[in-house]
Amino acid sequence: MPMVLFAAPALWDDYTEALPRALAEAGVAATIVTQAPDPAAVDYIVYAPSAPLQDFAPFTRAKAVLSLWAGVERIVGNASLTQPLCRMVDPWLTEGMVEWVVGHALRHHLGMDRHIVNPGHVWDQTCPPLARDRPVAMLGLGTLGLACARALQALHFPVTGWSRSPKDVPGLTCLQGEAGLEQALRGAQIVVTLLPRTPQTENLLNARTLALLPQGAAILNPGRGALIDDAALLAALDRGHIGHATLDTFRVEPLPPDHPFWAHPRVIVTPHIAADTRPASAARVIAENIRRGEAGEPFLHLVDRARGY
Ligand code: NDP
Ligand code: OXD
Repeated sequence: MPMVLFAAPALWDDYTEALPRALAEAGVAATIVTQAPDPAAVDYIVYAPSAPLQDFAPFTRAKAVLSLWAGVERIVGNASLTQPLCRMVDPWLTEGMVEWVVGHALRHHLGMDRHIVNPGHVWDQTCPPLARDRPVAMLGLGTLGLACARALQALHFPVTGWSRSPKDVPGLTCLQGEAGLEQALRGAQIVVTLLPRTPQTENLLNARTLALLPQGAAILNPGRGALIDDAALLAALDRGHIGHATLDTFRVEPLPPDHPFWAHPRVIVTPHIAADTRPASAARVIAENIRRGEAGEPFLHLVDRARGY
């Protein structure tokens, strides 16, 4: 019977019922432990960045490390990790991200704030354009970016997607490379960043690239804080060149109390809640990968260590 080490103690309460149930549904008989008496006896490691576990070398028999997080930047470079690493692709996390992105995109698109906060009771009948006249750039067309792009498309937003490799998605303009990024940004009134944090994506939105956006563009960053150069964003917001930023992820989390994002009138901070891993559905993803490992089938959602995501 395989031994599964649930190495994220702070999350165990959420999985106490969900993981055994999902394993049973997958037809896998396994022993789940939260502390491994002998690392060499562990077959699978369920991991989250909060896990104290950092040295994977003693887990000589482990067939895979299964991340509860979609973003793996905090483990992908771990030199002691030689086992296959699978990231989280959780359908309910994806649903959550679609809701967050569509909700905040609509807020900017419809200019809701003018009516929610209207202390002077101004009767301003300025109507927003239709979504079909509000171009969106989706930076990242993976699991989450593509799902969000499709949801925005369904509301008739013209969406231009940008990714590392070429994509062919009906109704979506798909671009790559430096020139593609520039084209996507020049035309976008709303930019959504759903890229992983890698050396290639760090500070992707910087003084130069932010300047490509049209005056008043809005930015939604549920991806990672490091995708944006904070100082360049603040300067662009102060000038009004960037009309608004809704930020869910930050270089330092929790965002320090004295960080200028908190008080900036053009910034909304959400505390890394855009899309949570949902235990019921995530446990099924973990269980399916354990079933695959036991059956000798390829794992789902394998991270490419060289690519970094
Ligand atoms: P995926 O790996 O499925 O997608 C990543 C996308 O980014 C892909 O389209 C990929 O291109 C593209 N990409 C990566 N590097 C580059 C590059 N150098 N240039 C251009 N495109 C690039 O990830 P997910 O969609 O599942 O998740 C995206 C990120 O969202 C996570 O890494 C995490 O940081 C963040 N996240 C945030 C959450 C929150 O609550 N705030 C919750 C979950 C995730 P290609 O398709 O060619 O590989
Ligand atoms: C994740 C996240 O990567 O919550 O799963 O950011």
